[in-house]
Amino acid sequence: MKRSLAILLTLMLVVGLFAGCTPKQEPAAETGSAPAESKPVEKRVMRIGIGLNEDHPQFKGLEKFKEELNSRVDTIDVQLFANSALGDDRAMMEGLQLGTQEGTCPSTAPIGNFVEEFKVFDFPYLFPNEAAADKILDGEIGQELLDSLSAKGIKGLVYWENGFRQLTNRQVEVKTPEDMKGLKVRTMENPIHLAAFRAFGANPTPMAFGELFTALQQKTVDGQENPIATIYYNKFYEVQGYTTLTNHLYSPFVFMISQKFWDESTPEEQEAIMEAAKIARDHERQLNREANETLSKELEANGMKVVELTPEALQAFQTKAQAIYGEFAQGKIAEYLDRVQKELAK
Ligand code: TK8
Repeated sequence: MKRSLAILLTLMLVVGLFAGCTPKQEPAAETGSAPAESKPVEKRVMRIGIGLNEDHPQFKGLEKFKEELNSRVDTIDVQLFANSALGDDRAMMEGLQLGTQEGTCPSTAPIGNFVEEFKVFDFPYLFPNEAAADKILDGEIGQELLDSLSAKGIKGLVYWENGFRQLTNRQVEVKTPEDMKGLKVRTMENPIHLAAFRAFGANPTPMAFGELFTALQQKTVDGQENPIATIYYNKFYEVQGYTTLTNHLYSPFVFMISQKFWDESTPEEQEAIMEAAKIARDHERQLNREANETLSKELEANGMKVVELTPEALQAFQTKAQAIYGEFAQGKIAEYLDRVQKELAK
């Protein structure tokens, strides 16, 4: 008798527990308002624009950023714009300041127009290889420069890669600086680049990237300089006959968002943005390095002649580049240049 009572009590307890666990039925909505869990999350839009197209590793990096960010927070709606749809590099940086867009990833060349000392990265033949560039960019010097953008309303996140720049042109097989005499070459809007190309013997002219293909096609300019990945993915081989592997400048990209967007983000969102930006950086650099290494062959397959410099010719380019350092190594730029060179010498 005692035992069956105990069993009965246990049974009642178990049934009671289960009953307690059963979710209560939501009362039928009388007002027609949606239940709390399906209310759409308030998302802030992050519009990111670049000048290159969807095939370029830079765009793949942005897609990676979006994916990684979305997997961490669901409060940011990343929208990507390629092909200078939001403007050229300089206009997009101004867009971050004005609040007409939230993110971009320009080459360093136009950044010198906003923060002078950024010009340190635009001296030709400064970085000997990608590993050396990574070390400086991802280290203390790179971080200081990223931080310097805050005063201009821009949050510099991390450095991605554009890569070593090569010369292309329509009509001349350039093997030495002498072959560039009088060649009309488009450069980025940067006084050091312009001076370097004048020193090489060319006739350089600055132009926004978005206008470049048409300018080459219409022969407004004879040539341009960009890494192999860009020459290939932007199909410059359709309007250019020669690529010379000058490797005259390692060109970094800076992934940046508006300071306002950053400041309005929660600590959790900020952490997610930084993490996603770094994962995307590693992905972009890897894809870009593969592209820059393998696509020369594809340029040839598309009818371009790809010229490698002899050690003597390379030396001639480097000597001419060296001659312009003094003119631009002034004030803060000189200080940074000195630090970079000391760090590289280690
Ligand atoms: C694209 C540019 C481009 C750069 C240039 O927005 O302008 O030549 O190399 O890739 O950043």
